[in-house]
Amino acid sequence: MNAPLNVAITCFPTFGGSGMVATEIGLAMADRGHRVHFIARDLPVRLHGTNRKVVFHEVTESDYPALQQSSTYPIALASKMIEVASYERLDILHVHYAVPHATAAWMAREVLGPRAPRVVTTLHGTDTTLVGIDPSYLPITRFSILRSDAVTVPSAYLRRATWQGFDIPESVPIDVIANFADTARYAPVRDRACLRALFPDLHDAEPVLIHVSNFRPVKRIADVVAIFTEVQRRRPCRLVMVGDGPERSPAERMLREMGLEGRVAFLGKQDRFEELIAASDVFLLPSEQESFGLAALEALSCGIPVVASDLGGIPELVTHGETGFLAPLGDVPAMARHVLTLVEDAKRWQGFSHRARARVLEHFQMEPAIDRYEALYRRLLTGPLHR
Ligand code: GMT
Repeated sequence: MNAPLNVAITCFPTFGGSGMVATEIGLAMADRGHRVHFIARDLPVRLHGTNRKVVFHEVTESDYPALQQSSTYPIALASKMIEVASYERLDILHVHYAVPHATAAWMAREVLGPRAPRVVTTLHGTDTTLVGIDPSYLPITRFSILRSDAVTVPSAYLRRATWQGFDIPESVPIDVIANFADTARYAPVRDRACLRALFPDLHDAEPVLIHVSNFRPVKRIADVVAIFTEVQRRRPCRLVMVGDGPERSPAERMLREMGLEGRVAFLGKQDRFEELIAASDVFLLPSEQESFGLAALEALSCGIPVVASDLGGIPELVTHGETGFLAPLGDVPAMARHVLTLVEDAKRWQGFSHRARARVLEHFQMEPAIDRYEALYRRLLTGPLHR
């Protein structure tokens, strides 16, 4: 039998796909008997409950006045990584989102020398396509990616974007390990009671659209609102908005000005929203960048068809005309038409729903993905290093 590993995971604790995926991986590793240390600024969003195999290490920064204007977090994080690696004899340090986590891991490894754990960097999207290629961060992020013992990405699209964006030769191995859904939690259980709690006057035949995100500009929240208003003009419907971020207030204002606020529920950040997704009819994701689209995958897992932009890693999840519809970026009329196509024919919707769930069960289950991460960890500890 393989010996249990000592694994540390670093991620953002905030409401976002990278932290959620990181936490699910850590919890699944602990369920397999490995000891898992989370090293982060705060308790990650999905890390709750007690598990004797999981330890949380909070990163704290000095409040020394001279440091107030400097971001010392990567140094504090690297120091915490060194401390945990030394005392806990870590085998693996798995960091999620390159900026600044891969760089902190590299610094920790330099200090630890031969005692250092193997470093796995999982890139998630904007760390490559937006933040990482910002000239303020590019050279050190590229270097930190190249110095990782292994690099993984959730989609073939993001692997191409990483090779191109950082001018990394394609001979540098980057493993594609797709994100996954907890198919027991995200299941096709359609109970509209949770929607009626939001909209007491909801009619049975009224479609409900849903969007879940961090409400950043890349999510194109104005397009979510525009698709909804376009559909609403032809057929009364409702919109559920889960999450928070800079684009939320403008969207709420826009809907109030149109007198549609009673037809839309803004719920803010929610830890559990699977019953809302499962009870809705169409998931909207008109993003301008998306390396994967975890929330869309969770919708598909619930059997909810997705209408999304035809870009990034989304086509690797959503099959146009089978599990949802894809349209060019910003093509609100096409997206609204696709929503209507789905909600106007119950039998057709059932077909999409059935295929969506089947595709997730076939390609995006959690256990095979965890198998691949675990095999990668073991390969790094026994086989030759790439870098
Ligand atoms: O944009 C977000 O939703 C947050 C961001 C993150 O870092 O948490 O998400 C990225 O990682 C997710 C998990 O791998 C992916 O599902 C998202 O597609 C990706 N976001 C973008 O590429 C814009």
